[in-house]
Amino acid sequence: MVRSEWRRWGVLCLIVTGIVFLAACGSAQDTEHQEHSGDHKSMEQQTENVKVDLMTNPTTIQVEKTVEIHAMISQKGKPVNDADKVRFEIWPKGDDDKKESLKTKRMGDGMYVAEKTFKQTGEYEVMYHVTARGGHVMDSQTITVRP
Ligand SMILES: [Cu+2]
Repeated sequence: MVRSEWRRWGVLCLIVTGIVFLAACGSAQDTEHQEHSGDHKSMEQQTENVKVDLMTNPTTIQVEKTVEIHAMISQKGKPVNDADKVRFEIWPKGDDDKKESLKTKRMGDGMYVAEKTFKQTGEYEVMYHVTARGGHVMDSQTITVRP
């Protein structure tokens, strides 16, 4: 009788410890996850199905020639013309210190455009920041500026 009660306590104790351990582990992972992806990820979920396509006009970018950078924003296949904020960040690949921020113009049909003239050839990183439909989406793409 006494012995089985001890055993029961022992099992209970193990279970409780296990739960506490798992809970602690789970929350630690959550925190880590949040730190890694920032609050960006959670906002992304709110901005459901908002899709951004980044492109340039012309598609071949030449140094010293003005190029248009386009962000085409859509949601479920329909253009998003009421984005709150659309901004580009551009920097030479591997040189984060030289980040430059560009505002865009709303052109209709879900298109947001900024102009840029590259002074040097090489690879650049273009990142869009779109705040629309109650959330935020961002991503980057590498472009090449040719001689
Ligand atoms: Cu952003």
